[in-house]
Amino acid sequence: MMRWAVLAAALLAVPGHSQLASGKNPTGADRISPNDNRKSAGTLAGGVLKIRLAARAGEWHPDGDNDPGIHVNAFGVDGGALQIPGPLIRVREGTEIRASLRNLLETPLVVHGLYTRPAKSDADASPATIAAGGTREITFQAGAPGTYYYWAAADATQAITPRPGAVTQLSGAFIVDPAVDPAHAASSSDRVLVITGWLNGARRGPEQRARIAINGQSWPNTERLTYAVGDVVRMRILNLSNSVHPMHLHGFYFNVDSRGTERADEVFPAHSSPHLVVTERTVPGSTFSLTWRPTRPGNWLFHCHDTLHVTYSGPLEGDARHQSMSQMDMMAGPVIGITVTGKSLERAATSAPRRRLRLVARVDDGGSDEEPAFGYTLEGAGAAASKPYLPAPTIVLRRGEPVSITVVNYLPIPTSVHWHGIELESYYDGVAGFAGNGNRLAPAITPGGSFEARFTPPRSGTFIYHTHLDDLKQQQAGLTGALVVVDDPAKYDPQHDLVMLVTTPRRVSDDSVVLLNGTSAPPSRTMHVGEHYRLRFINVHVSRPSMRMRLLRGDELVTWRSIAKDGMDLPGDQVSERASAVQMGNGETYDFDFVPMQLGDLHVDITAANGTLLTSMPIHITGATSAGVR
Ligand SMILES: [Cu+2]
Repeated sequence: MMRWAVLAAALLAVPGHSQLASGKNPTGADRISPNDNRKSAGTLAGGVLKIRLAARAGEWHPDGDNDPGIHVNAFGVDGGALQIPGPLIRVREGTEIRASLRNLLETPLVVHGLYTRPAKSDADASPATIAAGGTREITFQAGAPGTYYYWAAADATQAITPRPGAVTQLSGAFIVDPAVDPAHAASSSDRVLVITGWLNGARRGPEQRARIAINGQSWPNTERLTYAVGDVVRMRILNLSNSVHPMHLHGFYFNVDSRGTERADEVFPAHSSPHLVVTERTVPGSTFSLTWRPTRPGNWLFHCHDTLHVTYSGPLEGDARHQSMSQMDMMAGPVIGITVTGKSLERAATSAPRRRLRLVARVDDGGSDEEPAFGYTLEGAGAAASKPYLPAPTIVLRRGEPVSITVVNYLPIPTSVHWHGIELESYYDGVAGFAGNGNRLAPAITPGGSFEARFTPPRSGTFIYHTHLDDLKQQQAGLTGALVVVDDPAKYDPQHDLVMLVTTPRRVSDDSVVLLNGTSAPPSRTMHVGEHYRLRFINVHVSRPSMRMRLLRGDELVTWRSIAKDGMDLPGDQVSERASAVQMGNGETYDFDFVPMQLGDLHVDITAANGTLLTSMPIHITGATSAGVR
């Protein structure tokens, strides 16, 4: 709760115009329905969609019907129930939309997004102002296929972020499907997921509350999606909230098919090289669409990897909900559960001998009850461990070699380990009480207990392991580490292969810095002119979804070659020399190849989105070694 108090204010701070619902509020407020975005609102005839929208105040129940609500403004079909997100407008290319908008609020409403796509100028995208009590008719052609949205604010100066509390939910999806749709993307399997957020007026302290929802519901009330092995899963993600959400899928890569904004959508051509990731960072007002094909059954999470955003921020006023120590209850917010049924399409693991490791979660020195210090030690890999247990040991695995990692819990509380980015059986995925199949669900690892995770990493790359139980507390305490898969561990050379693991200080009072490989003052590294260095950047901070990592000579960027994202090698046409800077969401990994060409001093700076320096690693470039170029 303490981190919410400090960080939510910084990340999400908006003027407090809203209130928690309470018995003091007018009773009988319209209950707002969650909108699953499966069906377009309005009536379609003769190539024209007619839709009548109205905006008015209501009571939103992101925690479910039995929990208290929040008084916000919302859109609904005029005469029908209010919805969060607002009614879906989904048409085929070539459709004309005739919208009637009625403003039943006591203040004017400025409505954005009801115009032909793409909008090439401000004039093309100009909003419509509707006086309190007024109605406006807007007619426009849908335009180019893509993922778009409409939204409203109280005045014309307001951007989609930050909008104050009461108007944050005045947002809806506008989808234009291709006129010809050979992939049947417009079928019901193409799901539209709108993320909205709300923060109460409290700036700090225990009164602060946040709710971040997908299609109007916060985990565990979000819709559970079900697919069969072999299905093609299609989703469109619209971030219409006030904050950045790095959306992470467990167990599988997904392909990013498009990236867009309110005004335009870049749909990647069908036969272009893939954009395969396990985490896609999405900023407020941006959209992306994705496809993936589950090839293994089980329960999988798709969630925001900003740990703060998926941590329950406390009950709404009057809430009697008891928060248990179960993982299902400890997460909240933008999290979707996906159940995949059927038999695995993947070949059974090889019969190669299974390598055995023990990963031990331990109490470290220097913690408190409120802010514990935890860490991992690794046995079976020849690494001696001593306090402090920071950074967590880098686990180096061989591609294609079956591994058994027994996680031993020496903590006073239950824990669980998620192997982030690894394609594995659901049961070993580390989400206690959720991962698994049917009735066989992965247990939390109780104090003194252990759990054997088995998998065979199918590809070389940069991955993460971290606790997935009581995430905010345990990750901050130190339970996050790098997982590196290589073709040949014997050739793994930490002198030339640098893990750059970015994590959270154990104390919130140290939040002006981040830890790079376990310290806010990373020691200097030496590199040799002409040799190749692989930099493996990992952002597994509990918040800070917009950090920038830069390799600098003085104030100047140098160049590096981007080679992998989230453990997946980039296709040849996406590998490129580029300026040595990358912005990273939590749960993302980026690999770069760097060859220093001249002597001197470089440094890796990690800065916050606003440019504040969070930590810096000096790098000293010396002449070539006698061994020469590796
Ligand atoms: Cu993760």
